[in-house]
Amino acid sequence: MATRTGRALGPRADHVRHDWTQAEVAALFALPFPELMYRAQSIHRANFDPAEVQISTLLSIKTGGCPEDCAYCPQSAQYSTGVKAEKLMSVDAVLAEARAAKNAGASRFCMGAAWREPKDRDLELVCAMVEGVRALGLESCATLGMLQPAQAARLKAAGLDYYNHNLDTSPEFYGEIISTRVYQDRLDTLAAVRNAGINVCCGGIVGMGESDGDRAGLIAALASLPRHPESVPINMLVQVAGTPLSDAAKLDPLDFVRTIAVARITMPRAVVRLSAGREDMSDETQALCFLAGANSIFCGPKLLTTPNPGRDRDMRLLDRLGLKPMT
Ligand code: SAM
Ligand code: DTB
Ligand code: SF4
Repeated sequence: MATRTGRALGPRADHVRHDWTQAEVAALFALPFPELMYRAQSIHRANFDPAEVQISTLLSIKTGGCPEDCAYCPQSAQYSTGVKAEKLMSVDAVLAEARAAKNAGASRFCMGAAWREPKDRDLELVCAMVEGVRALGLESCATLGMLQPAQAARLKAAGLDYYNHNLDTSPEFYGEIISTRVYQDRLDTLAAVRNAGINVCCGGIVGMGESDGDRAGLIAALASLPRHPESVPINMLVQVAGTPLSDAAKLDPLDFVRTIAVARITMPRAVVRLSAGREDMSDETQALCFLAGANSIFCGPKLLTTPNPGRDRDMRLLDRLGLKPMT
C-alpha cells in the first residue's frame, strides 16, 4: 500500500482503528510532548506530504437568528452578541464570493447557515449554490444543521462534496453546552450524510471549560465512528461577548497542539483542520499544530462572523514554514 505521494506505509500507519476507548485516547494525551509529537509526525508523514496544507474558504450564507442555544455561538438568537439576523443570501451573491475565493487560490468553498435544520425550500437554493460552486471547479462543502436522509440525498444529487457537522465535545460534557438537541441527533445526521455518499467533515471545539478527559472523549467519539470523517476540524473556542462562554478559562496552547496530535494519531488518513481560533494564536503555536499533523486551514479575513487572519499574514506564515497549498 502506498500513499498519494507514493511512499510505502509502515504497518502501524496502515492500521486504522475504529474502537478507540476514552482511556486509550487519554493515555495518548498524557504522553511526554516529544513522544506525542514524534508519533503524530510519523503517522502524518506516512499518509500525507507534510509540506502540503489544504485551503478552504468559508462564507456565512445565512447569518444569525438561530433558535439553538449552543453556548459558544454568536449566532444564537438567545444571546445578545450584536450579530444581526439576516436572510439567506441570493445564489448569485454566493457565487460571486465563490469566484473570488477561487481566484484567491482556495480549493474548497464552505457555506455555513445558522439553522437548526434546513427547510425544504431553502435546501433547493443551497442545491443551486452547490451546483454553481462545482461549475467553478471548486470542491463544495455545506454546514446547515441537522439533516434528514432525504435532504442529504438531495444535496448529494446536487453534487455536494463535503458536509460539516461537528460532535463539538465529549458525550458527557455536551449537555453543559447545548440543550436544544442531543448527541444522538448529531450522530444521526452524520449517518445520513455518510449513507448519502457525501464526505464527512466532523470535529469539535476545545477551550470551552471541558476537562482533559472530555477532550479525550471527543477524539474517542470521532475516532470510533464507523468510518472516520474525511476532514476533522479542531476549533479553539473564539470567545464572543454575550455568549455564556465569553469568560471561559483560556486553554493552554500546548493542550490545543496535543489535541491536534491525538486527532492525527487516531485518524491517520483524515485531513485535520486547524480551524477557528487562529486569529489569537501565535505563528509559533500554529507552526506546532502543523508539526503535530494539522494539514488544513480556513483562509480569508472572516470565519462565519468572527475574524480570521488576513491572507497576507497566512501567506507569510506558510512561506516562512515552507508549506504549500494542497491541490
Ligand atoms: N448551524 C449549523 C450547526 O450548528 O450545525 C452550522 C453552522 S455552526 C456555526 C458550525 C460549527 O462552528 C459549530 O458546530 C461549532 O463547532 C463551530 N463554532 C461556532 N461558534 C464557534 C466559536 N465561537 N468558536 C469556535 N467554533 C465555533
Ligand atoms: C467548523 O468546525 N468551524 C467553522 C466551520 N466548521 C463552519 C466555523 C467556525 C465559526 C467560528 C465562529 C464564527 O465565526 O461565528
Ligand atoms: Fe445555531 Fe449552529 Fe450556532 Fe448552534 S452552532 S447556535 S445550531 S448556528
